Amino acid sequence: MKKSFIILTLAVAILAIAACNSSSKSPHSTAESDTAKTSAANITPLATSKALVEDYLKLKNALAKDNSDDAATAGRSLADGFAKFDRSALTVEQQKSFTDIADDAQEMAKHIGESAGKLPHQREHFDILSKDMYDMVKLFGAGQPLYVDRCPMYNDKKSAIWLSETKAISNPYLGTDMPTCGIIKEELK
Ligand SMILES: [Cu+2]
Repeated sequence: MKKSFIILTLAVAILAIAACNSSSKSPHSTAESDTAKTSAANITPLATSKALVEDYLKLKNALAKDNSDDAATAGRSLADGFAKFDRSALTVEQQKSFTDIADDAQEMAKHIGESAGKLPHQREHFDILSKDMYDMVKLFGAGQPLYVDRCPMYNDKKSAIWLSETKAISNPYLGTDMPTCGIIKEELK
């Protein structure tokens, strides 16, 4: 009699613990999955744009130092970032504008990534890429203030723009030959 009473008591206690656990766990796990959902939805176009701008600036700084290998690495990362951009969070209008920018930018970044050792070729693509990046920043923002700089000499004086995080000119087209050639054309805040 005593033994079965103990077993019964134990069984009740275990059930109670299990019930307690499940009741305390379920709202917790719901809260967790809610948080996960919220943070997934929180990868805003601005956050992705910001990450792309960071890769672009690495590329720009590598070109300014005539470092073709680092430029290629940043180019590959940038191409990858454009490929993975979650377009589902965009409005129909944003999707249209962004697709035009991204298809081109991804192609430019890919070529830069494949052209290690060919600085002039990387710079040709960087010229076009910079215009795409400018358009993207206008569309989504950059998460940081940027300068739009212009090199009047590049491409037989046809000139070219680039985006920079610093007020000081550091020319990615002419590199170490003429590092301070250029002017600030616009500030993006
Ligand atoms: Cu190419």
